[in-house]
Amino acid sequence: MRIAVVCYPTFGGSGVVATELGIALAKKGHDVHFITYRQPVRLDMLIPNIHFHEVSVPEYPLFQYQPYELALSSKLVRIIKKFDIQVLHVHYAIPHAYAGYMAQQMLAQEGIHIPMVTTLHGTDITLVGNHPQYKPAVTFSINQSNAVTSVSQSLKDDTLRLFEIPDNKIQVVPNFIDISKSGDKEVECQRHIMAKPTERIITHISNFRPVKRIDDVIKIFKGITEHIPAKLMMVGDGPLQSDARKQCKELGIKEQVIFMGNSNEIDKILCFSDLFLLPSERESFGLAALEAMVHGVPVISSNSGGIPEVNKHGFSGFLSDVGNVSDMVANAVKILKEDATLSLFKENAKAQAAIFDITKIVPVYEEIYEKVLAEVLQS
Ligand code: GMT
Repeated sequence: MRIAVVCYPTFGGSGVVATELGIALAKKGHDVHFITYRQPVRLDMLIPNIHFHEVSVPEYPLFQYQPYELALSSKLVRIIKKFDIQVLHVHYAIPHAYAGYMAQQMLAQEGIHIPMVTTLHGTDITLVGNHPQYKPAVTFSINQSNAVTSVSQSLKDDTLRLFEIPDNKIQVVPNFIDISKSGDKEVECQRHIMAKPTERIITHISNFRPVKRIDDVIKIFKGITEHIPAKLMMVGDGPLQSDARKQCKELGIKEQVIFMGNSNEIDKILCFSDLFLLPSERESFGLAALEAMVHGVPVISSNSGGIPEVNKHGFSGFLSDVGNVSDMVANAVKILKEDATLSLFKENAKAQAAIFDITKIVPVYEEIYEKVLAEVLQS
């Protein structure tokens, strides 16, 4: 099949899911064309059947805001025609589903009918999409999609609660992970560089936005260090990074916290991690937690949104109410205190991650593509 993929190319989870799915499809022999404003961070261009087309938005002094949707929909039209694309898959509704719909309409004028699959990821529904300034356009473009998927049951429920969308329109297709990559012999586990043998290594990975409750991450870590010697790896970048650094200084834990910035070597970091923290206000799925679990890293998380679908309380980690830092500290200490308990949770985390193995999910997307393609060809 020839598939066009639209996504955000940044370190966010939706871009990672889109990229990993595209790569998996390409490895299965599909021709996959990524169309976005920059090469997605995890996209390996050396894989056969992978193509990347950059959307550039010409600047003009009249524009206060550059019309990205216009450039994207025009680019989609060109690429879909040039490569005879059969299915368009857009990740993150805003503005991708809207631009995709416009491309579909332009192509229909020329007798080209291409189905569009929209995958909802989280903040496109719960935070941004729900804003009154966007809501009518988001509702419209979701409803116009030939198929809509959401990355968790919780996100589907949120979408149905917040938008006028029929119940049967959304199929839950959970995010996934390639379990064959965990325990990769090529990944060097350089634990000794990061911490002393007596210290536990705790990790947080995110885009450092308010929804991630970065201050709670630091408070939980501080609480843990009152019981157990530990180091905290803060991976990623975003608006709250400098506040986080300040907080560490104020709490007197500056030396124990390492800010690593955005990284393409998550597997190397997770390989020496003992615990992952994800105390988010809201999380449609929590891909970062799943990535940790596949490397055998148990998770201390909040119980919001789709996280309980991923992290199992008392098995792969523990869940607490949003903001309940003391409970999260107590649970973290429970896991970290004894080597035997930690080993058990590490094994459990791996076992839980295996439920989301990529080999189970990619065929579900292929089925969806085939279905929408058949429907469009019949109409
Ligand atoms: O806001 C973010 O965390 C980024 C966002 C994205 O689009 O990259 O993440 C969302 O999609 C991920 C992949 O499906 C999910 O794992 C995250 O839980 C979700 N974030 C939120 O719902 C806050």
